[in-house]
Amino acid sequence: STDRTQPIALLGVPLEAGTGRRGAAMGPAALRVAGLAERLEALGWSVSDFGDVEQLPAETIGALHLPGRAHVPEIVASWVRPLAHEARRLCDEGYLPVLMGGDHSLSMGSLSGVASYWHEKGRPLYVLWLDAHADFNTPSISPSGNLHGMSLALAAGEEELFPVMADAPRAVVDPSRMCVFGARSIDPQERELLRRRGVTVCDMRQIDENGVSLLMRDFLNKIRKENGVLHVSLDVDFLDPGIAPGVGTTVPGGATYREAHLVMELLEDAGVTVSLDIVELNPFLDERGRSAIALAELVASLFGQDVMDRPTQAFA
Ligand code: 4U7
Ligand code: MN
Ligand code: MN
Ligand code: MN
Repeated sequence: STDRTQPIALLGVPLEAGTGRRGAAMGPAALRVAGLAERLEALGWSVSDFGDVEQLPAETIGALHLPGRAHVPEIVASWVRPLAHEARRLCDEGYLPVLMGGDHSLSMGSLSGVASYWHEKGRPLYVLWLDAHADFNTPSISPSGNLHGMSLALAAGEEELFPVMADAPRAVVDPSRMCVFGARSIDPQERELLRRRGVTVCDMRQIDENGVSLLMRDFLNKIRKENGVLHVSLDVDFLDPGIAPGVGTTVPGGATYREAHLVMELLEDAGVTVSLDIVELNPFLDERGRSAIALAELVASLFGQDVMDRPTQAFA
């Protein structure tokens, strides 16, 4: 299914300004310690780790004026603008980009760069947002002002957020091609906006009632019918806090270990994934690396690890 001749590029984004809490900047380091690159190499992939993206100096950003509430958009911009360029460049060079966060505002950069590439190629880009939240707030409706709760809205073309990206490579993703999966905490005005824009939301109740498989198959079939490609954005809080406590925003009732792996396995079968974000890991809040390891295992499932070829000796 997935084409293993395409090289994978790892890129760290030690950004935590999009969240109210510190610690997510250590995420890329923890994912490296959890053996992300080694696991993918063991599956036959060629993996290049390009280190961490370089932050722009503050003076090249200046002051950004967004309406409503938005905390430190200048600092977020100093990471996501260069990230958009890097994500675009990695696509141009034939890599499958895997962005290691960092908080979820990094997707403003990754999705901008990736969407600009696929827009030029004329292939419809879909987004699978694995998250307890929808991250579809805008500065004028956000209850917190934290930009990690607004990144999917920017990708969908909410203009209030455009100053963050300025003239970085960017293309709007059609909201009808977005699927938020695993949601269980959405703000009232955010819900309204999701409805108006036509984003598909598979909340935890729908997952309980229908199971992962049915819901995912519908979405993946749509992608295949349109000859589309898929960007996957994996927020640690998609998982139940019992299996992944290393995250700032724990919400009870998340995906189980098997539900999350099944999502990854179905994605692997479909072979449509062209880029991936791994976000919101906060190693400062983790327990003995459990969450980092759980994430690395999930990413391995996405790239072809399955029960029948699982190594007998666990990594880490
Ligand atoms: B994450 C929130 F109000 N919706 O906007 C907000 F509940 O990347 C949370 O998914 C956003 O972890 C969570 O601040 C952002 C809040
Ligand atoms: Mn998120
Ligand atoms: Mn979340
Ligand atoms: Mn698995």
